[in-house]
Amino acid sequence: MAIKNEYLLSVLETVKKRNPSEPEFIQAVTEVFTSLEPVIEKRQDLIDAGVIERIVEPERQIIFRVPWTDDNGVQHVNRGFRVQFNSAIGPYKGGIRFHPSVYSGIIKFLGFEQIFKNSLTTLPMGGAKGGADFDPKGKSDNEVMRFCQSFMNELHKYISADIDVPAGDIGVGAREVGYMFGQYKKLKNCWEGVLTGKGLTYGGSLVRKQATGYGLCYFTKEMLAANGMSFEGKTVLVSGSGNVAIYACEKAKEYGANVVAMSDSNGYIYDKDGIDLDLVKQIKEVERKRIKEYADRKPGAVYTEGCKGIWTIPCDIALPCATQNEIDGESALILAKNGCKVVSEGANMPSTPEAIDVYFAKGMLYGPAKAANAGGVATSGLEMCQNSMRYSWTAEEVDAKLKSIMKDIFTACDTYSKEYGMEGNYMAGANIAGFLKVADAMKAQGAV
Ligand code: NDP
Ligand code: 2IT
Repeated sequence: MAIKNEYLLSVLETVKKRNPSEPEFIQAVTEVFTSLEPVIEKRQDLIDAGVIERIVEPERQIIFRVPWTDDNGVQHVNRGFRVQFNSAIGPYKGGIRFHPSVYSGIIKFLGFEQIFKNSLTTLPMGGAKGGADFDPKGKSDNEVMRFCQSFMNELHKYISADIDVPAGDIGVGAREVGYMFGQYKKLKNCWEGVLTGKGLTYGGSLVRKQATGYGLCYFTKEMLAANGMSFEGKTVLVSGSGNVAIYACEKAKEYGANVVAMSDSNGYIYDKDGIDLDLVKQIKEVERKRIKEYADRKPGAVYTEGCKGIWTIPCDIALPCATQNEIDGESALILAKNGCKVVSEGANMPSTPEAIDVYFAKGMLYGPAKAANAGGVATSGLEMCQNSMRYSWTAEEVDAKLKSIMKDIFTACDTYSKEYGMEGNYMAGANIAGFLKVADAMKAQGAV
Protein backbone atom coordinates (compact mmCIF):
# COMPACT_ATOMS: atom_id res chain seq x y z
CA MET A 1 0.00 0.00 0.00
CA ALA A 2 1.69 3.20 -1.12
CA ILE A 3 0.15 6.63 -1.60
CA LYS A 4 1.26 8.50 -4.71
CA ASN A 5 -1.16 11.43 -4.85
CA GLU A 6 0.79 14.56 -3.84
CA TYR A 7 -2.13 16.30 -2.21
CA LEU A 8 -2.92 13.28 0.01
CA LEU A 9 0.78 12.93 0.84
CA SER A 10 0.95 16.56 1.93
CA VAL A 11 -2.11 16.20 4.20
CA LEU A 12 -0.61 12.98 5.61
CA GLU A 13 2.64 14.86 6.36
CA THR A 14 0.64 17.39 8.39
CA VAL A 15 -1.14 14.58 10.25
CA LYS A 16 2.24 13.03 11.10
CA LYS A 17 3.63 16.38 12.31
CA ARG A 18 0.58 17.16 14.42
CA ASN A 19 0.36 13.69 15.98
CA PRO A 20 4.00 12.62 16.23
CA SER A 21 3.69 9.92 18.86
CA GLU A 22 0.41 8.32 17.80
CA PRO A 23 1.36 5.50 15.39
CA GLU A 24 -2.06 3.81 15.49
CA PHE A 25 -3.82 7.01 14.44
CA ILE A 26 -1.34 7.59 11.60
CA GLN A 27 -1.81 3.96 10.52
CA ALA A 28 -5.60 4.38 10.32
CA VAL A 29 -5.37 7.64 8.34
CA THR A 30 -2.79 6.16 5.96
CA GLU A 31 -5.02 3.15 5.26
CA VAL A 32 -7.99 5.34 4.38
CA PHE A 33 -5.84 7.61 2.21
CA THR A 34 -4.54 4.66 0.15
CA SER A 35 -8.15 4.02 -0.87
CA LEU A 36 -9.01 7.65 -1.58
CA GLU A 37 -6.59 8.31 -4.45
CA PRO A 38 -9.09 7.59 -7.24
CA VAL A 39 -11.77 9.61 -5.43
CA ILE A 40 -9.54 12.65 -5.06
CA GLU A 41 -8.68 12.52 -8.75
CA LYS A 42 -12.40 12.77 -9.61
CA ARG A 43 -13.48 15.15 -6.86
CA GLN A 44 -11.41 18.35 -6.93
CA ASP A 45 -14.43 20.03 -5.30
CA LEU A 46 -13.74 18.13 -2.06
CA ILE A 47 -10.14 19.35 -2.06
CA ASP A 48 -11.29 22.92 -2.74
CA ALA A 49 -13.76 22.71 0.15
CA GLY A 50 -10.96 21.60 2.50
CA VAL A 51 -12.79 18.40 3.42
CA ILE A 52 -9.71 16.16 3.62
CA GLU A 53 -7.81 18.50 5.94
CA ARG A 54 -10.83 18.80 8.20
CA ILE A 55 -11.77 15.12 8.32
CA VAL A 56 -8.42 14.12 9.87
CA GLU A 57 -8.70 16.69 12.68
CA PRO A 58 -11.12 15.86 15.53
CA GLU A 59 -13.82 18.47 16.09
CA ARG A 60 -13.13 18.27 19.83
CA GLN A 61 -10.90 16.26 22.21
CA ILE A 62 -11.57 16.03 25.92
CA ILE A 63 -8.93 14.64 28.29
CA PHE A 64 -9.73 14.46 31.98
CA ARG A 65 -8.69 13.20 35.39
CA VAL A 66 -10.57 10.19 36.78
CA PRO A 67 -9.88 9.81 40.51
CA TRP A 68 -11.27 6.81 42.38
CA THR A 69 -10.80 4.89 45.62
CA ASP A 70 -10.21 1.13 45.75
CA ASP A 71 -11.75 -1.26 48.30
CA ASN A 72 -8.78 -0.77 50.63
CA GLY A 73 -9.25 3.00 50.71
CA VAL A 74 -6.25 3.63 48.44
CA GLN A 75 -6.57 6.56 45.99
CA HIS A 76 -5.93 6.13 42.25
CA VAL A 77 -5.97 8.47 39.29
CA ASN A 78 -6.58 7.41 35.69
CA ARG A 79 -6.78 9.43 32.51
CA GLY A 80 -10.11 9.66 30.66
CA PHE A 81 -10.67 10.57 27.01
CA ARG A 82 -13.50 11.44 24.64
CA VAL A 83 -12.65 12.36 21.07
CA GLN A 84 -15.63 13.86 19.24
CA PHE A 85 -14.30 13.38 15.74
CA ASN A 86 -17.02 14.24 13.28
CA SER A 87 -20.68 15.28 13.55
CA ALA A 88 -21.47 15.90 9.87
CA ILE A 89 -24.11 13.18 9.53
CA GLY A 90 -25.41 12.77 13.10
CA PRO A 91 -24.63 13.08 16.81
CA TYR A 92 -21.19 11.81 17.79
CA LYS A 93 -21.36 8.03 18.35
CA GLY A 94 -18.85 5.42 19.39
CA GLY A 95 -17.71 3.16 22.19
CA ILE A 96 -15.69 3.57 25.36
CA ARG A 97 -12.64 1.40 26.00
CA PHE A 98 -11.17 0.65 29.42
CA HIS A 99 -7.75 -0.94 28.97
CA PRO A 100 -4.30 -0.08 30.37
CA SER A 101 -2.99 0.53 26.82
CA VAL A 102 -5.44 3.41 26.19
CA TYR A 103 -3.88 6.77 25.28
CA SER A 104 -4.87 9.46 22.80
CA GLY A 105 -3.40 7.60 19.76
CA ILE A 106 -5.67 4.60 20.39
CA ILE A 107 -8.79 6.69 20.99
CA LYS A 108 -8.09 8.80 17.89
CA PHE A 109 -7.56 5.83 15.58
CA LEU A 110 -10.80 4.31 16.84
CA GLY A 111 -12.69 7.61 16.54
CA PHE A 112 -11.41 8.15 13.01
CA GLU A 113 -12.46 4.65 11.90
CA GLN A 114 -15.83 5.17 13.56
CA ILE A 115 -16.67 8.09 11.22
CA PHE A 116 -16.60 5.85 8.15
CA LYS A 117 -18.06 2.78 9.86
CA ASN A 118 -21.05 4.76 11.12
CA SER A 119 -21.54 6.27 7.68
CA LEU A 120 -21.59 2.75 6.17
CA THR A 121 -24.46 1.71 8.46
CA THR A 122 -26.64 4.31 6.63
CA LEU A 123 -27.93 5.47 10.05
CA PRO A 124 -27.48 9.12 11.13
CA MET A 125 -24.45 8.84 13.44
CA GLY A 126 -21.25 10.89 13.60
CA GLY A 127 -17.95 9.44 14.78
CA ALA A 128 -16.44 9.44 18.30
CA LYS A 129 -14.55 7.25 20.77
CA GLY A 130 -13.62 7.44 24.41
CA GLY A 131 -12.00 5.50 27.18
CA ALA A 132 -9.52 5.38 30.00
CA ASP A 133 -6.25 3.66 30.85
CA PHE A 134 -8.10 1.82 33.62
CA ASP A 135 -7.80 -1.97 33.88
CA PRO A 136 -11.10 -3.55 34.99
CA LYS A 137 -9.38 -6.95 35.35
CA GLY A 138 -9.18 -8.08 38.96
CA LYS A 139 -11.31 -5.17 40.22
CA SER A 140 -14.39 -5.75 42.37
CA ASP A 141 -17.85 -4.71 41.15
CA ASN A 142 -17.75 -1.84 43.65
CA GLU A 143 -14.40 -0.61 42.35
CA VAL A 144 -15.67 -0.73 38.76
CA MET A 145 -18.81 1.13 39.84
CA ARG A 146 -16.85 3.89 41.58
CA PHE A 147 -14.57 4.23 38.57
CA CYS A 148 -17.51 4.47 36.14
CA GLN A 149 -19.23 7.06 38.32
CA SER A 150 -16.08 9.17 38.52
CA PHE A 151 -15.60 8.86 34.73
CA MET A 152 -19.17 10.09 34.19
CA ASN A 153 -18.78 12.93 36.72
CA GLU A 154 -16.70 14.64 34.03
CA LEU A 155 -18.02 13.11 30.80
CA HIS A 156 -21.68 14.07 31.43
CA LYS A 157 -20.86 17.71 30.64
CA TYR A 158 -20.10 16.84 27.02
CA ILE A 159 -22.73 14.25 26.03
CA SER A 160 -26.48 13.81 25.59
CA ALA A 161 -28.84 11.81 23.36
CA ASP A 162 -28.55 14.54 20.70
CA ILE A 163 -24.87 15.45 21.20
CA ASP A 164 -22.81 12.32 21.77
CA VAL A 165 -23.90 8.75 22.59
CA PRO A 166 -21.17 6.44 23.97
CA ALA A 167 -21.38 2.63 24.22
CA GLY A 168 -19.13 -0.33 25.03
CA ASP A 169 -15.82 -1.53 23.62
CA ILE A 170 -12.92 -3.48 25.17
CA GLY A 171 -13.41 -3.64 28.95
CA VAL A 172 -16.81 -1.93 28.79
CA GLY A 173 -19.92 -4.12 28.65
CA ALA A 174 -23.44 -3.96 30.09
CA ARG A 175 -22.16 -3.71 33.69
CA GLU A 176 -20.06 -0.62 33.00
CA VAL A 177 -22.67 0.97 30.72
CA GLY A 178 -25.24 0.48 33.51
CA TYR A 179 -23.08 2.24 36.12
CA MET A 180 -22.31 5.10 33.72
CA PHE A 181 -25.97 5.45 32.72
CA GLY A 182 -27.10 5.57 36.37
CA GLN A 183 -24.59 8.30 37.17
CA TYR A 184 -25.51 10.34 34.07
CA LYS A 185 -29.21 10.17 34.97
CA LYS A 186 -28.49 11.31 38.52
CA LEU A 187 -26.28 14.21 37.46
CA LYS A 188 -28.55 15.46 34.66
CA ASN A 189 -31.88 14.53 36.26
CA CYS A 190 -32.89 13.27 32.86
CA TRP A 191 -33.77 9.83 31.47
CA GLU A 192 -32.61 9.74 27.88
CA GLY A 193 -30.90 7.31 25.52
CA VAL A 194 -27.46 8.79 26.16
CA LEU A 195 -25.63 5.45 26.12
CA THR A 196 -26.28 2.30 24.12
CA GLY A 197 -25.68 -1.29 25.12
CA LYS A 198 -27.88 -0.68 28.17
CA GLY A 199 -29.55 -3.49 30.11
CA LEU A 200 -32.83 -4.76 28.72
CA THR A 201 -34.86 -3.52 31.71
CA TYR A 202 -33.88 0.12 31.15
CA GLY A 203 -33.88 0.91 27.45
CA GLY A 204 -31.34 -1.53 26.01
CA SER A 205 -32.07 -3.10 22.64
CA LEU A 206 -32.54 -6.80 22.15
CA VAL A 207 -29.68 -8.29 20.06
CA ARG A 208 -27.24 -5.42 20.87
CA LYS A 209 -25.11 -7.84 22.91
CA GLN A 210 -24.88 -10.27 19.99
CA ALA A 211 -24.81 -7.63 17.25
CA THR A 212 -21.11 -7.17 16.49
CA GLY A 213 -20.35 -10.89 16.33
CA TYR A 214 -23.55 -11.79 14.49
CA GLY A 215 -23.08 -8.83 12.14
CA LEU A 216 -19.54 -9.97 11.39
CA CYS A 217 -20.88 -13.35 10.29
CA TYR A 218 -23.73 -11.78 8.29
CA PHE A 219 -21.19 -9.62 6.42
CA THR A 220 -18.77 -12.53 5.96
CA LYS A 221 -21.55 -14.80 4.71
CA GLU A 222 -22.37 -12.23 2.00
CA MET A 223 -18.71 -11.86 1.07
CA LEU A 224 -18.28 -15.64 0.88
CA ALA A 225 -21.45 -16.07 -1.21
CA ALA A 226 -20.32 -13.40 -3.68
CA ASN A 227 -17.17 -15.46 -4.17
CA GLY A 228 -18.84 -18.86 -4.41
CA MET A 229 -18.12 -19.95 -0.84
CA SER A 230 -19.93 -20.49 2.48
CA PHE A 231 -19.27 -21.15 6.18
CA GLU A 232 -20.56 -24.72 5.89
CA GLY A 233 -17.91 -27.24 6.96
CA LYS A 234 -15.15 -24.62 7.19
CA THR A 235 -12.53 -24.56 9.95
CA VAL A 236 -12.61 -21.17 11.69
CA LEU A 237 -10.30 -19.40 14.16
CA VAL A 238 -11.79 -16.68 16.38
CA SER A 239 -9.28 -14.65 18.39
CA GLY A 240 -10.32 -13.06 21.67
CA SER A 241 -13.00 -14.42 23.97
CA GLY A 242 -14.91 -11.26 24.76
CA ASN A 243 -18.21 -9.90 23.55
CA VAL A 244 -17.42 -9.85 19.84
CA ALA A 245 -15.59 -13.20 19.79
CA ILE A 246 -18.30 -15.11 21.66
CA TYR A 247 -21.14 -14.08 19.34
CA ALA A 248 -19.04 -14.42 16.20
CA CYS A 249 -18.34 -17.98 17.31
CA GLU A 250 -22.05 -18.58 18.01
CA LYS A 251 -23.20 -17.46 14.55
CA ALA A 252 -20.33 -19.16 12.68
CA LYS A 253 -21.28 -22.45 14.39
CA GLU A 254 -24.93 -21.88 13.50
CA TYR A 255 -23.80 -21.48 9.87
CA GLY A 256 -22.16 -24.91 9.99
CA ALA A 257 -18.54 -23.89 10.59
CA ASN A 258 -16.21 -25.71 12.98
CA VAL A 259 -14.69 -23.07 15.29
CA VAL A 260 -11.58 -24.70 16.74
CA ALA A 261 -9.80 -21.93 18.65
CA MET A 262 -10.30 -18.82 20.81
CA SER A 263 -7.87 -16.72 22.85
CA ASP A 264 -7.23 -13.93 25.33
CA SER A 265 -4.20 -11.71 25.85
CA ASN A 266 -2.36 -14.52 27.66
CA GLY A 267 -2.83 -17.44 25.29
CA TYR A 268 -5.14 -19.56 23.15
CA ILE A 269 -7.17 -22.75 23.35
CA TYR A 270 -7.37 -25.30 20.58
CA ASP A 271 -10.29 -27.74 20.57
CA LYS A 272 -10.29 -29.84 17.43
CA ASP A 273 -13.80 -31.13 18.24
CA GLY A 274 -15.18 -27.62 18.05
CA ILE A 275 -15.47 -24.96 20.75
CA ASP A 276 -18.11 -25.65 23.44
CA LEU A 277 -19.56 -22.16 23.54
CA ASP A 278 -21.69 -22.73 26.65
CA LEU A 279 -18.48 -23.48 28.52
CA VAL A 280 -16.80 -20.33 27.13
CA LYS A 281 -19.82 -18.22 28.17
CA GLN A 282 -19.75 -19.73 31.66
CA ILE A 283 -16.03 -18.96 32.06
CA LYS A 284 -16.02 -15.50 30.47
CA GLU A 285 -19.48 -14.00 30.96
CA VAL A 286 -20.47 -15.55 34.29
CA GLU A 287 -17.18 -16.18 36.11
CA ARG A 288 -15.06 -13.48 34.37
CA LYS A 289 -12.09 -15.89 34.33
CA ARG A 290 -9.29 -16.59 31.83
CA ILE A 291 -9.70 -18.70 28.66
CA LYS A 292 -7.06 -21.11 30.04
CA GLU A 293 -9.82 -22.52 32.31
CA TYR A 294 -11.45 -24.01 29.20
CA ALA A 295 -8.63 -26.50 28.70
CA ASP A 296 -8.78 -27.46 32.40
CA ARG A 297 -12.49 -28.31 32.06
CA LYS A 298 -12.83 -29.71 28.51
CA PRO A 299 -11.14 -33.06 27.75
CA GLY A 300 -9.10 -32.95 24.55
CA ALA A 301 -8.70 -29.17 24.49
CA VAL A 302 -5.20 -27.74 24.63
CA TYR A 303 -4.06 -24.37 26.04
CA THR A 304 -0.91 -22.66 24.77
CA GLU A 305 0.66 -19.50 26.23
CA GLY A 306 1.04 -16.51 23.91
CA CYS A 307 -1.89 -15.10 21.94
CA LYS A 308 -0.11 -14.82 18.56
CA GLY A 309 0.19 -18.61 18.24
CA ILE A 310 -3.51 -18.91 17.39
CA TRP A 311 -2.69 -17.88 13.79
CA THR A 312 -0.45 -20.94 13.35
CA ILE A 313 -3.47 -23.28 13.51
CA PRO A 314 -4.53 -24.37 10.00
CA CYS A 315 -7.92 -22.87 9.07
CA ASP A 316 -10.11 -21.78 6.16
CA ILE A 317 -11.41 -18.58 7.75
CA ALA A 318 -9.81 -16.30 10.36
CA LEU A 319 -12.00 -13.94 12.38
CA PRO A 320 -9.75 -11.67 14.49
CA CYS A 321 -11.97 -10.38 17.32
CA ALA A 322 -9.49 -9.24 20.00
CA THR A 323 -7.56 -6.03 19.35
CA GLN A 324 -5.55 -3.79 17.00
CA ASN A 325 -2.53 -5.14 15.10
CA GLU A 326 -3.02 -8.69 16.36
CA ILE A 327 -2.18 -10.16 12.91
CA ASP A 328 1.19 -8.99 11.62
CA GLY A 329 2.84 -9.79 8.27
CA GLU A 330 4.46 -12.93 9.65
CA SER A 331 1.19 -14.32 11.02
CA ALA A 332 -0.60 -13.46 7.77
CA LEU A 333 1.99 -15.43 5.81
CA ILE A 334 1.54 -18.43 8.11
CA LEU A 335 -2.25 -18.24 7.72
CA ALA A 336 -1.89 -18.15 3.93
CA LYS A 337 0.63 -20.99 3.89
CA ASN A 338 -1.75 -23.14 5.96
CA GLY A 339 -4.55 -22.62 3.46
CA CYS A 340 -6.56 -19.78 5.03
CA LYS A 341 -8.63 -18.13 2.30
CA VAL A 342 -10.59 -15.51 4.23
CA VAL A 343 -9.85 -12.92 6.92
CA SER A 344 -12.82 -10.95 8.20
CA GLU A 345 -12.33 -8.47 11.02
CA GLY A 346 -14.45 -8.29 14.19
CA ALA A 347 -11.85 -6.23 16.04
CA ASN A 348 -10.88 -2.70 15.00
CA MET A 349 -7.74 -2.56 12.83
CA PRO A 350 -6.57 -6.07 13.82
CA SER A 351 -4.35 -6.43 10.74
CA THR A 352 -1.10 -4.52 10.32
CA PRO A 353 -0.49 -2.89 6.89
CA GLU A 354 2.00 -5.70 6.17
CA ALA A 355 -0.67 -8.32 6.92
CA ILE A 356 -3.14 -6.59 4.58
CA ASP A 357 -0.48 -6.60 1.84
CA VAL A 358 -0.18 -10.38 2.32
CA TYR A 359 -3.97 -10.87 2.01
CA PHE A 360 -4.01 -9.09 -1.33
CA ALA A 361 -0.79 -10.68 -2.60
CA LYS A 362 -2.13 -14.16 -1.83
CA GLY A 363 -5.58 -13.49 -3.27
CA MET A 364 -7.37 -13.96 0.06
CA LEU A 365 -10.81 -12.48 0.71
CA TYR A 366 -10.47 -9.59 3.13
CA GLY A 367 -13.43 -8.16 5.09
CA PRO A 368 -12.19 -4.86 6.59
CA ALA A 369 -13.15 -3.94 10.15
CA LYS A 370 -15.07 -0.75 9.46
CA ALA A 371 -17.48 -2.71 7.29
CA ALA A 372 -17.37 -6.19 8.85
CA ASN A 373 -17.80 -5.13 12.50
CA ALA A 374 -20.31 -2.31 11.89
CA GLY A 375 -23.18 -4.45 13.18
CA GLY A 376 -22.51 -3.40 16.77
CA VAL A 377 -22.81 0.30 16.20
CA ALA A 378 -25.64 -0.24 13.70
CA THR A 379 -27.65 -1.94 16.44
CA SER A 380 -26.65 0.88 18.79
CA GLY A 381 -28.25 3.17 16.20
CA LEU A 382 -31.37 1.00 16.37
CA GLU A 383 -31.28 1.30 20.18
CA MET A 384 -31.16 5.12 19.86
CA CYS A 385 -34.09 4.95 17.50
CA GLN A 386 -36.15 2.79 19.90
CA ASN A 387 -35.31 5.10 22.85
CA SER A 388 -36.44 8.14 20.86
CA MET A 389 -39.68 6.42 19.94
CA ARG A 390 -40.20 5.24 23.56
CA TYR A 391 -40.79 1.81 22.10
CA SER A 392 -38.94 -1.46 21.61
CA TRP A 393 -38.76 -3.93 18.80
CA THR A 394 -38.71 -7.71 19.19
CA ALA A 395 -35.47 -9.65 18.81
CA GLU A 396 -36.68 -10.86 15.42
CA GLU A 397 -37.30 -7.30 14.24
CA VAL A 398 -33.90 -6.03 15.37
CA ASP A 399 -32.08 -9.06 13.97
CA ALA A 400 -33.82 -8.68 10.60
CA LYS A 401 -32.78 -5.00 10.44
CA LEU A 402 -29.21 -5.89 11.41
CA LYS A 403 -29.05 -8.58 8.74
CA SER A 404 -30.31 -6.24 6.07
CA ILE A 405 -27.87 -3.47 7.13
CA MET A 406 -24.90 -5.88 6.93
CA LYS A 407 -26.03 -7.13 3.53
CA ASP A 408 -26.26 -3.54 2.28
CA ILE A 409 -22.83 -2.74 3.69
CA PHE A 410 -21.33 -5.64 1.75
CA THR A 411 -23.12 -4.47 -1.40
CA ALA A 412 -21.73 -0.95 -0.88
CA CYS A 413 -18.17 -2.30 -0.45
CA ASP A 414 -18.54 -4.41 -3.58
CA THR A 415 -20.17 -1.70 -5.71
CA TYR A 416 -17.72 1.06 -4.78
CA SER A 417 -14.70 -1.22 -5.25
CA LYS A 418 -15.91 -1.89 -8.80
CA GLU A 419 -16.85 1.71 -9.55
CA TYR A 420 -13.36 2.91 -8.61
CA GLY A 421 -11.50 0.19 -10.49
CA MET A 422 -10.50 -2.02 -7.54
CA GLU A 423 -12.87 -4.96 -7.85
CA GLY A 424 -12.68 -7.36 -4.92
CA ASN A 425 -10.83 -4.82 -2.75
CA TYR A 426 -13.55 -4.44 -0.13
CA MET A 427 -11.22 -2.31 2.02
CA ALA A 428 -11.14 0.34 -0.70
CA GLY A 429 -14.89 -0.05 -1.27
CA ALA A 430 -15.62 0.46 2.45
CA ASN A 431 -13.33 3.46 2.77
CA ILE A 432 -14.71 5.16 -0.33
CA ALA A 433 -18.40 4.49 0.41
CA GLY A 434 -18.00 5.57 4.05
CA PHE A 435 -15.99 8.66 3.12
CA LEU A 436 -18.16 10.02 0.31
CA LYS A 437 -21.34 10.38 2.37
CA VAL A 438 -19.53 12.24 5.16
CA ALA A 439 -17.45 14.33 2.74
CA ASP A 440 -20.51 15.46 0.78
CA ALA A 441 -22.29 16.35 4.04
CA MET A 442 -19.27 18.34 5.25
CA LYS A 443 -19.03 20.22 1.97
CA ALA A 444 -22.77 21.00 1.97
CA GLN A 445 -22.56 22.35 5.52
CA GLY A 446 -19.73 24.75 4.67
CA ALA A 447 -16.30 25.08 6.23
CA VAL A 448 -17.29 24.93 9.89
P1 NDP B 1 -14.05 -7.44 25.33
O1 NDP B 1 -13.43 -6.62 26.40
O2 NDP B 1 -15.37 -8.07 25.57
O3 NDP B 1 -13.05 -8.59 24.88
C1 NDP B 1 -11.78 -8.29 24.42
C2 NDP B 1 -11.07 -9.58 24.08
O4 NDP B 1 -9.88 -9.27 23.38
C3 NDP B 1 -10.64 -10.33 25.31
O5 NDP B 1 -10.61 -11.69 25.06
C4 NDP B 1 -9.25 -9.78 25.56
O6 NDP B 1 -8.40 -10.61 26.31
C5 NDP B 1 -8.74 -9.65 24.15
N1 NDP B 1 -7.72 -8.58 24.11
C6 NDP B 1 -7.89 -7.30 24.49
N2 NDP B 1 -6.73 -6.63 24.39
C7 NDP B 1 -5.84 -7.50 23.95
C8 NDP B 1 -4.48 -7.41 23.64
N3 NDP B 1 -3.79 -6.24 23.78
N4 NDP B 1 -3.87 -8.53 23.16
C9 NDP B 1 -4.57 -9.69 23.02
N5 NDP B 1 -5.86 -9.84 23.30
C10 NDP B 1 -6.48 -8.76 23.76
O7 NDP B 1 -14.10 -6.48 24.05
P2 NDP B 1 -14.96 -6.64 22.72
O8 NDP B 1 -15.19 -8.06 22.41
O9 NDP B 1 -16.10 -5.71 22.84
O10 NDP B 1 -13.97 -5.99 21.65
C11 NDP B 1 -13.08 -6.78 20.86
C12 NDP B 1 -12.68 -5.99 19.63
O11 NDP B 1 -13.85 -5.70 18.85
C13 NDP B 1 -12.02 -4.63 19.87
O12 NDP B 1 -11.09 -4.37 18.85
C14 NDP B 1 -13.20 -3.65 19.75
O13 NDP B 1 -12.75 -2.35 19.42
C15 NDP B 1 -13.94 -4.30 18.60
N6 NDP B 1 -15.34 -3.94 18.46
C16 NDP B 1 -16.23 -4.07 19.49
C17 NDP B 1 -17.56 -3.77 19.31
C18 NDP B 1 -18.56 -3.99 20.37
O14 NDP B 1 -19.76 -3.81 20.09
N7 NDP B 1 -18.20 -4.40 21.59
C19 NDP B 1 -18.05 -3.24 18.03
C20 NDP B 1 -17.06 -3.20 16.97
C21 NDP B 1 -15.76 -3.53 17.22
P3 NDP B 1 -8.04 -10.24 27.84
O15 NDP B 1 -9.24 -10.64 28.62
O16 NDP B 1 -6.83 -11.03 28.12
O17 NDP B 1 -7.79 -8.76 27.87
O1 2IT C 1 -16.06 -0.08 17.58
C1 2IT C 1 -17.30 -0.02 17.64
O2 2IT C 1 -18.00 0.13 16.64
C2 2IT C 1 -17.92 -0.15 18.97
N1 2IT C 1 -17.21 -0.37 19.94
C3 2IT C 1 -19.40 0.00 19.12
C4 2IT C 1 -19.77 1.44 19.21
C5 2IT C 1 -21.21 1.73 19.52
O3 2IT C 1 -21.50 2.92 19.65
O4 2IT C 1 -22.03 0.82 19.61
